[in-house]
Amino acid sequence: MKKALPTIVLLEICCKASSAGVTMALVLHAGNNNKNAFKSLIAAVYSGVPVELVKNFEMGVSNKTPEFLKMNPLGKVPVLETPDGPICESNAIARYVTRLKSDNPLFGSSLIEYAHIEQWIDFATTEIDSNIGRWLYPRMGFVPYLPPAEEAAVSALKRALGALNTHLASNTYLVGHSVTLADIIMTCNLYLGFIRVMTKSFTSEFLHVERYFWTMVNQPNFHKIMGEVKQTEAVMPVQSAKKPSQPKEPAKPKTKNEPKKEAKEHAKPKAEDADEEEEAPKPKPKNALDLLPPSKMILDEWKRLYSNTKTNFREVAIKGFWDMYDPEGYSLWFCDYKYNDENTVSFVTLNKVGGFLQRMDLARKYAFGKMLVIGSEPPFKVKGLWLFRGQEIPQFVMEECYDMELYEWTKVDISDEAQKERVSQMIEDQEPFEGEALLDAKCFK
Ligand SMILES: N[C@@H](CCC(=O)N[C@@H](CS)C(=O)NCC(=O)O)C(=O)O
Repeated sequence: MKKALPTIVLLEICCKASSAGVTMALVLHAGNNNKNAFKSLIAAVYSGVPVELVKNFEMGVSNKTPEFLKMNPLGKVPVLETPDGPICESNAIARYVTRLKSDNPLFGSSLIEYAHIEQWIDFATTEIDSNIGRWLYPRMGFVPYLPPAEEAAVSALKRALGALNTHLASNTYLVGHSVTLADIIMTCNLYLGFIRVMTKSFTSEFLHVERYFWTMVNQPNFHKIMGEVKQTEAVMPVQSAKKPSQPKEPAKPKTKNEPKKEAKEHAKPKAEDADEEEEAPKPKPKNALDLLPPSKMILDEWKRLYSNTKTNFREVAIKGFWDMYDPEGYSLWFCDYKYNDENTVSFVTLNKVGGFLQRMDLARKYAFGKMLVIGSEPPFKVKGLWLFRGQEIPQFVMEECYDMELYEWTKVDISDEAQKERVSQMIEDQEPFEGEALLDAKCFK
């Protein structure tokens, strides 16, 4: 019987008493992929302070309830619940968590080190985070996209990265000789830039910043929270619906010290950066899969049946699937994650799978998938089932979705009843699955 599975986003920090004497985990309200929440989660791991992400957080829903608005009237995350009341603002939360450990080396070992840590926290916030936001958020459609405003943001960001790069040319860490809270906040603020807009061609001008960022995200305590970090290959395209046309005149005159030409290079992404809207519309090339002989299986009909079946799943949806399935027009594939022993943190594993499904968006017309996160304790196993149009995994999926190579792919032999039954069980989220509980089951449809 198909059932909704809880999304467990529990941070697996040791819940024993920390040096600060905190025995109950502090609850952090945020989604499990929020770079602002990462700040205090990473600080917590370094400090041995138990912090737990609230369960089943849903952005736009959980943070708009009356109970949440009592904690933060702005309705923004993250918010940390403490025995003495809530705290909002991610830097303040990270400072609080850090202070829970007395003489915490994350705050340095002298007054001047502490001052420099605060200096770099402010720099990370006002010079790095705000300029990445001014570049990225209009592209994400959160605010209107205006090319001159983007140009100014990129220019200011490059100025800040230049200063940071100079500092890092002779310093491994921002302050002193080990990780401090400044490094945690700086890295979290750079994170969104690296994964969304700052391509390799952009960052290669700041070699020391690159070296610093990769060193930080690969520190075990960062990795535990952030998981695998991958630099974007293209500047995130402007979300078309909300992009107004480019004004003929700049909105305001440029200030004297903004380097114009350099900013422009990045403000106007190159062809591979896929800012389609600035080019004349081209006819869309047909996908090779559209040229296959027609199939009797209508993928959308199957997806509808899957979504609409609430009871008797086996008898209705699974039976319906096999009645509809066209082995000439479609193929079924099992996938098995190659690096299961790295899946030691539940929410990082769930994020990984969630990211994979997002990146599969390009195949929505041609695929259906189920991904199971298996086990009640780490390391979790990730296994999936995919239905693809055609007899092979589509080439464009192999080329454009880098997650594909992280899995072993095996074509299902439907003449083998055991394999067919496994397909049914995966579609159905059968639990136990192969003798184990399911942490989560995600569907791509
Ligand atoms: N300065 C705040 C920024 C918080 C913030 O903007 N949070 C976003 C998510 S990262 C949010 O909750 N947005 C929801 C909204 O604006 O309603 C911090 O560092 O905590």
